[in-house]
Amino acid sequence: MSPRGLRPLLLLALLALSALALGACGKSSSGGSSSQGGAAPQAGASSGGGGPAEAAAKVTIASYKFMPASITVKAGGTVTWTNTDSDRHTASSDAEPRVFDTNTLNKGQSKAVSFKKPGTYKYLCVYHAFMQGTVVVK
Ligand SMILES: [Cu+2]
Repeated sequence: MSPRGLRPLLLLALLALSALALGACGKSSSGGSSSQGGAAPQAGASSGGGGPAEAAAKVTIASYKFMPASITVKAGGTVTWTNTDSDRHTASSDAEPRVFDTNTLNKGQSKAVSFKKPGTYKYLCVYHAFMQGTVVVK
């Protein structure tokens, strides 16, 4: 056996090892792509509030949340709040003095409010102050 005869075998072994290492890297990068899938729902959620200004927009009140929490309408447009919770809610401007107020909405009730002046209007539910939302008028 001459040492020269062994070298090609060593090279093959090294190639095989590096191929295994590359395979392991490929697996870990596919794990990264599954975390990208986790970001997809965020993109869907942003289409609710960040889209182009509409003349009419709807906010659903469900599970003690305004959905979407931020909504954009054109100046002169209307926002309609609909309560689907069994508890009562309101959408009440938190500005002083109050700019708008749906007053109490019981389950299944809805109320439309028109917004004439451009601006950012924050609001909350007077029964559950942690429920907060924003109307952006453009
Ligand atoms: Cu409420």
